Amino acid sequence: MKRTRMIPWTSLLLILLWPVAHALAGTISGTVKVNGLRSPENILVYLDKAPQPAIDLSGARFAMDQQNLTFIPQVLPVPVGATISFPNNDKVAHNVFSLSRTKAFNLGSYEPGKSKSVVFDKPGIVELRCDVHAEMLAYIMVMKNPYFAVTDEQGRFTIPDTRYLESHGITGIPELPAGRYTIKNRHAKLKTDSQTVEVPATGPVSVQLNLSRGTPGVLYK
Ligand SMILES: [Cu+2]
Repeated sequence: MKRTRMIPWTSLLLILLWPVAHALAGTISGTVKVNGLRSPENILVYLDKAPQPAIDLSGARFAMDQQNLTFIPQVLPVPVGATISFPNNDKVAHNVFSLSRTKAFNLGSYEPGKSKSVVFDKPGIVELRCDVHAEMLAYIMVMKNPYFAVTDEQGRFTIPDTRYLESHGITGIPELPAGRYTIKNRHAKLKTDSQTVEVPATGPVSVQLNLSRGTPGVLYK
């Protein structure tokens, strides 16, 4: 009697738990701890070599806003091929430009309420400046694959960051296949570190990156 009742319950448990474990497979979550930096936020964390699934950019929306003499966000990662708009939501005119090899451009001076856009067709870093306000600085990270994230104010991240991608109109990014990956970081004031992460066939994996101040390396070799 007892035995016949045990079997269905075990099966039910397996049926209930299997999708949970499966849904978390192929996701790397982690925390970044920094030495010598006020906050562990806005650090790009990414997989150097990873699958490059086709990304549907038809609904993608990315913007680098200008408000109160500041670029928002400070770090904007986008998949290669993405278009970014540069709306001026400030009270004064700005002149956004880049001298970076990844994408050099100069949008010229434009008034509040106006916007311009640029297509980012080559992977790499783009340093943004404003011709009028020397203190304005932000970074666009043009990424080879969708397996990247920017840390939150507590240094946390998840790869792939489906919430981030979906909030910018990109859906259908597959989980990471099981395997060994190299996770790297990029921040203007931190040394680039790399760590090997083994993504198992099932279940999530978590890592901790301990970073310190220094000169960063290149995004891609
Ligand atoms: Cu400006």
